[in-house]
Amino acid sequence: MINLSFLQDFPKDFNFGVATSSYQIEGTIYGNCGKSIWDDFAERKLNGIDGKLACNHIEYFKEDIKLIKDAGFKAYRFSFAWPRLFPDNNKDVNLKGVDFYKQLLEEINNCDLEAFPTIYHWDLPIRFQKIKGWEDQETCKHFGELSFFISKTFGDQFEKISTINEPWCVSWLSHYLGEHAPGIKNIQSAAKTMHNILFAHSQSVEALRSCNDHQIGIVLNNQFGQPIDSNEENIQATKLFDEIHNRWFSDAIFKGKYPELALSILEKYLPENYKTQLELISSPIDWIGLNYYTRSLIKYKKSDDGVNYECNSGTLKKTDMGWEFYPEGLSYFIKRINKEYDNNIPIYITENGMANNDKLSLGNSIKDHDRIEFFNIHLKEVLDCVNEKLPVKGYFAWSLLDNYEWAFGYSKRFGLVFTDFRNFKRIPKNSYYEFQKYLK
Ligand code: GCO
Repeated sequence: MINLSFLQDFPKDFNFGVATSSYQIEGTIYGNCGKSIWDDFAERKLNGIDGKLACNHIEYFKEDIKLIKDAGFKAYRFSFAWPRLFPDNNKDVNLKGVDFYKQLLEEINNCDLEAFPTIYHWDLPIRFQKIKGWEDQETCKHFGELSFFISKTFGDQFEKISTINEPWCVSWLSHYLGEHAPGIKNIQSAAKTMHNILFAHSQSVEALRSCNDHQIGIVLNNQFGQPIDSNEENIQATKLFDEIHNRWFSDAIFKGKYPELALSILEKYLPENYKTQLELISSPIDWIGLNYYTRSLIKYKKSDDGVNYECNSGTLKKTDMGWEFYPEGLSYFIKRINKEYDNNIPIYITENGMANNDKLSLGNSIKDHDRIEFFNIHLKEVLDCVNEKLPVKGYFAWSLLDNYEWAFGYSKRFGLVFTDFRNFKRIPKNSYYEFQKYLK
């Protein structure tokens, strides 16, 4: 029987938690939240399937925090919604928004959980898209101001904070592949945002440091790339994939430079002073978050813009997203951060989990056996790293609840807890009980 009994072999101070994000769970119709680029994108591209209601976490947050606590988790990673704090402009704060996050943090702390807030998890206020959103460094400056506000207003309620969730998704996925808001598809926008989102991070770090002595991190999503075969052109293509997806961000943060191949394609679109800005971007952080889901098989494919590769999926067991189970990639990236970038920095696995086609069965039980297997094989990789004395300090399952899975709407279920979207009922799945059995 596949189970999670080995959770007990982790060190006592290892931090197990769950993660969520604002737009995916809160519900924007509650509490005077303003509009974000996701509302606009959902209207234009997703037949209006948006985060208006989501999981109605705004009204159910106490129940949600209790679920986290009752499973035996010790930490909760969530994000602040910028349009909830500043719905209309950059000056007038929404007191209902402030009040909500104060109460949320209070509840987290009262339950003896550690709060891991993220400042930005993709819900950019729509007003910024009029000045081209992350393509304009004005947005980055405002992000610095938001960070200062958050630190000043809520700073005594947490110790660790991360600036940005998955800069690759904010830039490449949203401005080159066009799969996420704002749904742009061009190399110039992509290159600009690849740099600007890191510049935004630097503005945030500077603001946070000026305000408090928090431990500051950033959350990167790394995806394992493997050449589809041993042909030299596929090996080169994989190198480019790895640079665009992964190394662009870690090289900038830890080394203050961009990797060669990717730079040879993108440099012409970057601002003239990008090298000076890289100095700011690489100012030291205190921990790094790693989100990990899967691998891709990479094949050479000619493209006019120089992005000469395509991603394919292999024949391993797959999740409901069509993503292969490939746990080896998780330990690979833990080791890579430690060996190639910074051998002291504490590493937190800030997301890992799978979508499964969960169905409510009689008696309200949800037998998500595949999810237990997914956690089993990935957590074993993490435990091996811990045993090798690598500084991995925590692991957050994605996600607490089935929620708004971006371009897939409500059709993909990542939760440890099932959400009945008709009435917001929460029903723990077997994977939830499996964690509970060994964490409690
Ligand atoms: C992520 C995202 C989550 C997604 C998850 C599954 O940071 O990629 O934080 O919002 O829901 O990754 O796609």
